[in-house]
Amino acid sequence: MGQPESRENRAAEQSELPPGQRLQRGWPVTHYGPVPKFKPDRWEFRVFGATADGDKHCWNHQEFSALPFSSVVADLHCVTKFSMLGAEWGGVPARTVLELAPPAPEATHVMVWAEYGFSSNLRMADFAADGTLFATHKDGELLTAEHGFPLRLVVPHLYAWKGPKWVRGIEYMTADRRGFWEERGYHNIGDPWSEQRYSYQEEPGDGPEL
Ligand SMILES: Nc1nc2c(c(=O)[nH]1)N[C@H]1C(S)=C(S)[C@@H](COP(=O)(O)O)O[C@H]1N2
Ligand SMILES: [Mo]
Repeated sequence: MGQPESRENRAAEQSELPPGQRLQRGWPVTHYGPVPKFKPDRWEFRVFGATADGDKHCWNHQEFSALPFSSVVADLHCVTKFSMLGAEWGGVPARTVLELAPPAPEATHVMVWAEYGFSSNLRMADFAADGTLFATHKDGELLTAEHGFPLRLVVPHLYAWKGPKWVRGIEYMTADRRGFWEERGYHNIGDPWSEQRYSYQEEPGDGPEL
């Protein structure tokens, strides 16, 4: 009673926070390095590595923007312990990319590449999961530059570092390799519900040798 009915309040009542996380009001900006400038005529989304036909696939910005659009409601959990709940993300499902530029049968992992060489590795099943989405929009509006415009990955069931901002492509891999934060002490898998925060918590089989 008397509490404003904000989206965050409703989200907080409806969702449960993963262990060790606290609710963040608003949407902070968290990343390593500078915010890249978007150059529409130079931008392309590349699919390379172990593709089914052995070729690279490229979409320019106009082509990528014309791919089927869908949305997903998902929470964002930062490993530094804040969570943002109930955002509606709009964009292109990772599944669509898998269908249009399929991996070879031997591909087991995906490296997601972003501007300035930032990367994050995912198991194929995490990449192909229902909610995984290349987002262009949040809550009906285009992403802002600092939140990843023109494209960021959202992997609802993993910590947010698994979702690079300023994505430029994916690499299908036939063996696992660590991405940027996974090489620097974060967990190779990153499930927030089992608090897979740091690489020292990894069990045999969770990731390649450090
Ligand atoms: N390119 C890039 N993407 C990134 C990161 C980064 O350092 N570089 N940090 C990740 C981390 S740790 C978090 S918590 C989220 C934060 O997203 P936000 O700034 O939109 O809240 O972006 C993720 N994506
Ligand atoms: Mo984070």
